[in-house]
Amino acid sequence: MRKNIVAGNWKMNTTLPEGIKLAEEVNAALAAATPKCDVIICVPFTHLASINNVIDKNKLGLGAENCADHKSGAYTGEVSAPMVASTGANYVILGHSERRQYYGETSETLREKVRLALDNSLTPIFCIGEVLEERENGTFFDVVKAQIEEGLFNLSAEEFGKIILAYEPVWAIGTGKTATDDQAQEMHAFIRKTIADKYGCEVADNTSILYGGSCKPSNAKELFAKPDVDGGLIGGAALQAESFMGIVNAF
Ligand code: 3PY
Repeated sequence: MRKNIVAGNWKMNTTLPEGIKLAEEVNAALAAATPKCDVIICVPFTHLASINNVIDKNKLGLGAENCADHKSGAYTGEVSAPMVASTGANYVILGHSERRQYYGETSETLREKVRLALDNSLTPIFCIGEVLEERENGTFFDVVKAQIEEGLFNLSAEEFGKIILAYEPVWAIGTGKTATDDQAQEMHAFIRKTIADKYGCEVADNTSILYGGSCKPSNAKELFAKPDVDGGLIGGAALQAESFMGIVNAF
């Protein structure tokens, strides 16, 4: 079912005590608010179980930022989808551009991760987006379409209905540059059409498509006002309860 969602992506930030404090602050702010969107925090693996114990899961969802492409076994240092689920988390970010860029994640490994996430009742927040060169040379629609087709179109319509998408133009991540609300809308409408062409209009209309990339309290309202932008995946601004809540309250 299509929902408005604001999800924080803490990336590799905060020690465990700092992370618990931040989660408690967001939790307290939400207890006193009536948000018009679902709110989720995606946090480092090390923090999941502890944060799960201090938040009200009826008001604040919890997710990981990645999971392994294997269920278990001799994969030193990896954290599997069943392990993530056993902490109490319900979501997992998959295919963030930082993982595609720095850790060589391919559509093939992402398909495995999506399958394992779904098998373990984790909702994937699946990231797609073009780099600056692709924006400038005009191939950005093709790039994003290929990422969706290769990463997700092996799923049945029922399975696809469980996915949250996040469009994050890579040139807007950590750069302070944001896609304009019109650029975001243009891409989100294209993504929805791509889904409709494969799975039909009902599935496409029910898919939540978040915008990510330097989304902050000052630009969230304009972005979220666009008909195909269903919320945001928030980086830096999710690291302080006040700015994160500023974005939540943009709905
Ligand atoms: C950002 O806003 O920088 C992000 O990468 C969110 O995932």
